[in-house]
Amino acid sequence: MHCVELSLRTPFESSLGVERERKSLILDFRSEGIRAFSECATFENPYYSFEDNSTAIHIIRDHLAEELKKEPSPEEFLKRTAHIRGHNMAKAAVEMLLWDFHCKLKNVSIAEELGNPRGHARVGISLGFEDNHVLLLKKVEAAVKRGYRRIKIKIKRGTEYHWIKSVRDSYPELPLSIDANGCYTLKDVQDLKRLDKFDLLYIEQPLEHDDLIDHAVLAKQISTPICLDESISSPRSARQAFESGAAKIVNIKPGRLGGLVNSVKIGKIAREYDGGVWVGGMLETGIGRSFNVALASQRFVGLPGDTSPNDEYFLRDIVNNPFEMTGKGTMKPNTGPGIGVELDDEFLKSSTKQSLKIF
Ligand code: OSB
Ligand code: MG
Repeated sequence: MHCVELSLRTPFESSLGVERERKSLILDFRSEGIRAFSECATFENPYYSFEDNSTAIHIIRDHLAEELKKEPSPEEFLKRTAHIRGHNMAKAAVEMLLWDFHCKLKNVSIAEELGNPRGHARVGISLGFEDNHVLLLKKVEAAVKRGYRRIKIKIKRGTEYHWIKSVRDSYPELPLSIDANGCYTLKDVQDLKRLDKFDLLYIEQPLEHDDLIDHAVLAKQISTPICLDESISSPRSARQAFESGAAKIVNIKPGRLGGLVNSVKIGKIAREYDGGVWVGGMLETGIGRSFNVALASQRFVGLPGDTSPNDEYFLRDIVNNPFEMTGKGTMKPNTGPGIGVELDDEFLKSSTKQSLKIF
């Protein structure tokens, strides 16, 4: 496990706080002549989720590594670790490592192995919060020029109305969404109602990170559709969210869901409910991103998600074949084998603060 630290071009701010650099855990597994990789979605801090890099190191080393050694299929791995509660990001890191490993053994790409690739992902971008709305408009302008199919802006309680209004006034037709990362409560319904007129595609995670019931209540009071991110931790909570009316759309992040197997299950559940899904991101390096893009290229993912190319966020990435936008707001998944990443070994080494031998 390599603990890497990559510099962000600019701080990434949301209602959760400010990220100034990305400290990521990269798993590097060698067996049967194959080298497989994955990335854990955790951050240094437990702000987005209760998991952080330290809890993930502990869970992977002390509770998951024994199972990994046996090289089970991803499905089998999830079954064998089902008795470990929570810690989905730690599980997802190992689950995705197994996807890469087994796909490399079979010499297929992850996008193919997932079963229903469209050949490309539809790409949107997540723009961090900006204090200055001239700067926000500049960022939006650059994103529009780059051809993103949807632009999402992070909002904070209190300034949302004027910020969204200024973007909407300049771009009346822009496919626009906002992400609150849980900064509202039901007491803020009036403020959220005022956003209805901006014709947003959806509002992402308006209420508490683990809530479903209040979201179902809110959904009846605003016309902007609700998309859930943090609240969806499993196929079961996705089903409950659609069933209760808490969400019309779900953000699938393999890290938050224990990996790709559960992500695909949620895609199927969404279809049963006529709900939307898109693939989110956790500011991953090119390694984590490659799993997201493979997933986002599956046919059941109808909406553009947060898989913008990494040059948006990082000065330099640890892969030599970073994703690029092709055509009008689309991106091709790697063709493999596995995640199809060409590692920049030298930069990986120089970005690594510490390497831990797990076994
Ligand atoms: O809420 O979607 C989120 C980044 C870190 C933590 C949470 C979120 C995000 C993003 C970034 O919005 C999306 C990306 O990685 O491109
Ligand atoms: Mg979100």
